[in-house]
Formats: sequence, structure tokens, C-alpha cells
Amino acid sequence: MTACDFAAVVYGCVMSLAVPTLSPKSPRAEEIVRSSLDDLGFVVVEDAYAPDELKSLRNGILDLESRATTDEKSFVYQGDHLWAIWNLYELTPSLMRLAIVPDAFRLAAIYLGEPVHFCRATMMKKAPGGTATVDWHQDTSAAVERDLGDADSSGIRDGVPHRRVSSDVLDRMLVARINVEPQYADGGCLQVIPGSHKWGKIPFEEVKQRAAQSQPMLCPVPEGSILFYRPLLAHASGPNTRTDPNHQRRVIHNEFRAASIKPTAAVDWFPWKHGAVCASDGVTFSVTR
Ligand SMILES: O=C(O)CCC(=O)C(=O)O
Repeated sequence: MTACDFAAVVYGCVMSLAVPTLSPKSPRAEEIVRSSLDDLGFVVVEDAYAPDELKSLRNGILDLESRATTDEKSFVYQGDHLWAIWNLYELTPSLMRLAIVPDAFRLAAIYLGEPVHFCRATMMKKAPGGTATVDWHQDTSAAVERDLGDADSSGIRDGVPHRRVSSDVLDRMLVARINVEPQYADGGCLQVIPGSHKWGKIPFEEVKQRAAQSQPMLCPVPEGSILFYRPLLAHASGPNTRTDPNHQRRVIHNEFRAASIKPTAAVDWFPWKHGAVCASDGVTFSVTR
């Protein structure tokens, strides 16, 4: 039995025992992605990168980090620690080509039933011994072309307006967390409430209340894996309590949306200079002058 088949059996019988996991080459990949995202709201694609691809991706991030300054709005600090790099692929477009690999990302297009467009990428890092945590929440905002300044505006991050969007839009989006480094259970890995995407879009305080009454699942996953999740899945993360200075916890959070959907009738998606469209038969990258 392969690891993929094992995960499928576990998932089918006792879903709380294991994070649903598959290899992109598995003959049952599409079926496992579909059932896991429909029922649990998340799935992990392991071995999404060859070792040299992963090394190049990580080195590219390290190179960018070495140029990080507190003066630039793309680099977000928590105390002395770099916590996030917004608009990652605009800063280093070559990272987009290393990150969005066809074998894994075609599964997003197959799941949503049409090509999917890149919407946003953020690198998020937790240093060992850091205290940063992320409380339970759903992802309800998207990067849009302009700020309407109304109740659904959710701020402008490094020049990019964000807007809370409807559950109809969120149901046509997928998040792909590229695990650039191993995600340890005590290293601030993602935690999820399996099936919570079925709560629908609910107020922030209610997400926290419901999560407190639910059984969370830690997602300790290997480097080079991608955790795909539905935006309305309740998720959180604890501190990175590792002591080994090499046990950084870097991920690239990528958002994608179905080609046919708009954030609202009045506002379009943010016009990134560097774009990507994933389809069932490959990935196309684009650059706008
Ligand atoms: O990376 C993390 O620890 C959590 C990030 C997160 O929850 C998010 O980007 O929505």
C-alpha cells in the first residue's frame, strides 16, 4: 500500500487520525483532492518539488530576506523578527516560476473545474523561540484593484487594496501553502478544524468560539509539501517553540481563484505585474509592462 492509499483509507474510516496526504503522481490524486477538500476543507500534496527545485526556492527567499529592511513596507516585522514578506512574486518574480509547479497546481484547476488565476502570495516565517501566534480565523479578504473605502474594505497592504468578499467568491478560491521548510507540531505549524469550511462565512468572534468547542488538528507536514485549503476553513497557528536555530518555519501562502469569478460586480482583482494561470494541462506565466 502506498502512502497515498494509506492516507485515503485512514481518511475514509477515521478522519481525525491523519492529515489527508497524497503524491501528485498518484493515480488517485484527483479523487483524494476532491473528497478531502469537499469534506475536510484541506489536503496535503507531498513531494511537490524535486530537491534542487526546493533548494532554489528556499535560497531565493533567503536572498530576498538578506535585503529586508524595516523601511520597506513589503517586509513586516514582529519585534526583531521578520514575520512576513508581502507581494512576494512582485519583489522576486523568479520565485513564482519556482513555486507554481504544474503537477501540483493542476490539481487546483481540476478541483475548481476551470483554470485558476494567481491572486496573492505572502511569505510567512516563524523564528525558533519566537512568540508569534495566529488566532483562529477564516480567510475572507482578497487583493482587489481599488479600495472603495466602505465597510468591506480591509486595508491597503504595501499598496495593494484588500476587500472582504462573499462566500460565493471564497468558495471559488483555494489557498496553497508551500511548506518551504518542515512544519513541526511544536514549531508553529498550521492547525485546522476539519470540516469547518462548512460553517460558512461567520463573524470573527464566532470562529473563535466555535474553534474553542471543536477538535483542532495539527498539520505537521514535510518540507516540499503543499497544503491546499478552502479559505473558509478555520485555521490558526501556535508559537515556534523549537530551540534549534535552523528550525525556522517558512511557508509561502498563495491564493488562487477560478477564472470566471470576480470579487464583486464593481471591483476587479488586483492587476499584478507577474501573473500565473494554472490549468489541468499546465501553468502559464505572464508579465505586464
Ligand atoms: O502561517 C501561519 O502561521 C498562519 C497564517 C494564516 O493563518 C493565514 O495566512 O491566513
